[in-house]
Amino acid sequence: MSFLDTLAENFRAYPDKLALELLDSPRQRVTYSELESLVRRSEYYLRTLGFQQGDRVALQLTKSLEFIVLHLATVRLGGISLPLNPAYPPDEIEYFLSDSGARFLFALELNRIKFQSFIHRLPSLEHCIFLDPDDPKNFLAMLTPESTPGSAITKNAGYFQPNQDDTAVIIYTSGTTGQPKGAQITHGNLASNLQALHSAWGWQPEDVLLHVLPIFHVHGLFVALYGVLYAGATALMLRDFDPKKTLQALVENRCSVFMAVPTIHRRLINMPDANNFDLSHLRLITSGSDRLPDEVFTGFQKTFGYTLIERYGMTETGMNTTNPLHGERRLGSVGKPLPGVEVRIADTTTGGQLIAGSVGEVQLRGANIFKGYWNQPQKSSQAFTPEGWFRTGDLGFLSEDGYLTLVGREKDLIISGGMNVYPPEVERVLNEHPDVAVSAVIGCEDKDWGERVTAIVVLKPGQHSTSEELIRFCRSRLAPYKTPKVIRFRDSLPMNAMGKISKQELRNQDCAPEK
Ligand code: MLC
Repeated sequence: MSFLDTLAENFRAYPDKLALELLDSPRQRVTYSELESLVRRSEYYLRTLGFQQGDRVALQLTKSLEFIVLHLATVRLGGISLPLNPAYPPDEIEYFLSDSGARFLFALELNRIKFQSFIHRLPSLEHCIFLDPDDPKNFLAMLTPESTPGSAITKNAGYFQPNQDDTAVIIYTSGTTGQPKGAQITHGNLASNLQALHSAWGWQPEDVLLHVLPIFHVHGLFVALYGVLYAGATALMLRDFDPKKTLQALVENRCSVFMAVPTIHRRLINMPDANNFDLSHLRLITSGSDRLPDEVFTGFQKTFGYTLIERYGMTETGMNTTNPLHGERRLGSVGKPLPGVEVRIADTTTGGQLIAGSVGEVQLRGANIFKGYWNQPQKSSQAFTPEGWFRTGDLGFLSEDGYLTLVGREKDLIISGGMNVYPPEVERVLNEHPDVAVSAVIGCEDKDWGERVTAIVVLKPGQHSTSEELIRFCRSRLAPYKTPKVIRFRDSLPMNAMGKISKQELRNQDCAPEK
């Protein structure tokens, strides 16, 4: 059964049940039947604009009902949804729209002027709809039964019946080459991963999840939001993460499920009055998207009496492994493979499979693994071994009893607050600055972010740019989370025996230990 089939069943099974509630202002809440009506009306609206199966629909919106409804409508019509971080600056957005050949764009009214500077350069982009989810007379309010008379007819028309291999969503991930790639996530990927997670985590229709993550990523969109809709459960959503509001919402609404990244868990346990919040009604609290530091694992146990369930996933694969709901949640390990996911450890030189306890590259196989990068056949095939194993670029080992532990990365990647930052992308921007001769970007250990994006810059002779100027320059071209938090200047960069910049040496020298 596809996710769309399960969703349709839940629309029928739980018409009066609360599906989604956005707790921020403007407060928006919908039952399953109201959600279905809104999705149908949006489908009708898209059809009236000439929507065709396979069309890419870009959504650069805040976390809102508009985003969710338009996303679901796109996927139910057989289109490809393209969720985009609202913090992306115009340069990045233009690349995503152009590379994906998006035909529709829904963006925030406040960004209209920014978009108008480049949309004329995008021949595939036929429909740009600007909207303001905070306006009570907004887009959804205008999608009344009267304005969408055909939506009743579409009820009988049903929804798209996908093949396993049909792409449902494209999520852009940056890459080690510095050029972002669109990971194609298929209907088969979604169905297999949802099924696996539902059995592993014991999802129930009675579950109430507090949702504080962004919904333009795998974690917030598929693991959390789709997780809820697949179970016929309820999601209470906060647009932005705030530790106090989060703890209050968890307690006041007696939530049963919470999912977050280590930076969020750390900020929760660091709240001065954290001990006053009784979270004993939560049955499932997971951590993912970044390595869970030991002190956050134990700190959470001490503060809230709950042992976090660390799991391991990626944009290209969805979720791969998890610590168990019932059984040992092992400190430092990301748990065992989910049903249907094969994990092996391969020698980084020979590619041969290694035995338990040996460190090598983590490789994966299963129906959860994506079908490739959009329009990038070469990069797609490089992502797999000849035997069809997906190369994660993560280094780890399996224990005798099947628990996976990650110990590092083969690829040049920084994870900051659960967001992936690829140094080549940041270096490319820095090197475009007229004063910069060369730069190297590294991740330095950071108590809050996990890793802090740090740039080491060599200026051209006679140039005097300051770190503030370079940060401002990066900020105008990169999303805020990719922008270096620290810039250090040097006369030259250390080289290794291969004639490449030695990032290890830079890390040793330029990442001052945290107090
Ligand atoms: C925000 N900033 C970040 C940042 N998030 N900088 C570095 N890394 C980040 N992750 C910037 C802000 O823009 C701001 O910049 C400054 O840092 C301080 O912001 P803040 O208010 O402290 O940040 P906040 O809004 O609280 O966000 C922190 C956060 C957020 C941890 C809540 O980053 C977040 O939601 N992270 C989760 C990401 C996620 O869902 N990843 C899943 C990827 S899927 P300035 O300059 O304006 O001051 C995946 C697969 C899997 O990886 O397995 O899950």
